Amino acid sequence: MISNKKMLLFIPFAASIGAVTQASAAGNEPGNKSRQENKKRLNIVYIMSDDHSYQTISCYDNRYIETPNIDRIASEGIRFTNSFVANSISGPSRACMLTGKFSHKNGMTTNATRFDSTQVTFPKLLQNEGYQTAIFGKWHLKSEPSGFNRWEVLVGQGQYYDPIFITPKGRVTYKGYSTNVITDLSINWLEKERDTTKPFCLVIHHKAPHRNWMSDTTELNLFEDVNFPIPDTFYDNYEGRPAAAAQEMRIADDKVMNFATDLKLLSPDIASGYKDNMAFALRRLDPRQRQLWDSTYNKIIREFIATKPTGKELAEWKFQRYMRDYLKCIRSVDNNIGRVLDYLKEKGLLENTIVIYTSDQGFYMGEHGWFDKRFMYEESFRTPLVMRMPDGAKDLKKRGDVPQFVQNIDYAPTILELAGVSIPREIQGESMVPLLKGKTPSDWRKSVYYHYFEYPAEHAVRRHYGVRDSRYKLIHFYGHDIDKWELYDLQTDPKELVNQYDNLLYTKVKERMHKELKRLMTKYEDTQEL
Ligand code: SGN
Ligand code: CA
Repeated sequence: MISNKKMLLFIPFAASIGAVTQASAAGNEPGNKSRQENKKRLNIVYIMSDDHSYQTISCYDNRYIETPNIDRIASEGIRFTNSFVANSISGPSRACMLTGKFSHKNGMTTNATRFDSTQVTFPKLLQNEGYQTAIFGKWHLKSEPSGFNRWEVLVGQGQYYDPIFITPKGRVTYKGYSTNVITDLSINWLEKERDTTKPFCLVIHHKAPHRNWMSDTTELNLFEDVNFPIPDTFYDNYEGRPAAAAQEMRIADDKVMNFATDLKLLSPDIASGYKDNMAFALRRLDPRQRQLWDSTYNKIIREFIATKPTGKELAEWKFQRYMRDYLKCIRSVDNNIGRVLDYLKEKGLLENTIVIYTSDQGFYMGEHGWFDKRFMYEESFRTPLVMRMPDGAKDLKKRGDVPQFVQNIDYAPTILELAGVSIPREIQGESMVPLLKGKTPSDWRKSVYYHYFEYPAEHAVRRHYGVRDSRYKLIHFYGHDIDKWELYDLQTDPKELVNQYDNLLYTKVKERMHKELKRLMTKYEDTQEL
């Protein structure tokens, strides 16, 4: 593979925009860069939401919502059209992003694991090289953040209203809506707290649009008169796919998508589990917010009681409610990304700052009848990824679409190379910097590996691993009560409805994909199933 990874010397990419090369080559001590030199080193703003599907970003898919600010990142930079995660679930995905390694290597295999924060992560390496590093928002790794000069992170999943943050000095509650609060903290750090003589890496991790999709009061009435198209796989019967049949993430299943928390129908007249959870979440709203909330949802509750939808009608009603609430959260995410971009522009920082937007994984917007993620099927295996290129970095000249396969283990080495920091050999991801320069290394990966571990657990998605190339996908569901292979032909069956594993016409493909899977498992040293 291309390999700055193999570089032992400090060979900064930032060479293209200034004096860094000479200074570094001349042997400046790490962490002791001159003021002038630091000005030239690229800044990084990494924004990640929780569960933001590419289907709900208009530069990827404009069926549901316009997201002008995320689109602006793409139109002033790059849209990755084949971006994947290594393990489609929050904590593990975040650990892959920080370490540049697959879950079996960084140890964070499930959300129940505690991240070993003594590991090498990209923020630590940046910090060692004199970067100012900060993170605000969701963390979800149980252990405290390390490698950040400044951090305030949500407790676990965090709250939508008046979120509680863990800080080095203890817990703090901020009044307001989480997406706004996280952005406020971030902009405040840029404006008032950071050391402006040093380059910076700011990590902004939104809680939104994670379940239970509670919007800001300013967005409550959005989309209320819109009916979204029902995905054509909404009534999937999961034939030939026992793991897909055994999940617990169907919108139509009232035990899974419940009336009180998910659909916000908190009423003595509507039976539901989790009423206490919703009552608790709503207690975080102040009287004014609560009044606005009730004026939206009381109407919906009244109509629901009056019409009492059942069967297919109820399933589709739930789908519409889910879409509306989720998209209201996206509206705030997009607005707040706009605030960050405007701030950077106003301060002249876009010249020398790369802005990255992604999600911790993809999400189902009713495809296969689902919400949530976890599966290696396209909607949750893929994740959105757009990058705004710094105006002053002439070498980073690529604009438009990058179709090469990239994965969230690539973020750490990419950011390190952008910062001119050498990439440790142990990192498994590849730096995307050549792609940002408009070059495609001839040995760029042609297939991606995946491994999901969290079972038994909520949503009952069985453990599985697999490989995807430009046309086919091979998956093995294993452990506990299952041992099942699946093979998809994404060209003839992009919605992954027909498992071709036992189809003799695919014998050759199957053999080839098995071989490729074995190759990747060996390469990444994930050998438990070999
Ligand atoms: C919570 C959600 C689940 C979700 C997990 C993991 N349930 O437990 O629906 O799959 O988080 O999400 S909830 O009723 O508590 O909202 S992750 O994005 O953090 O991995
Ligand atoms: Ca998530």
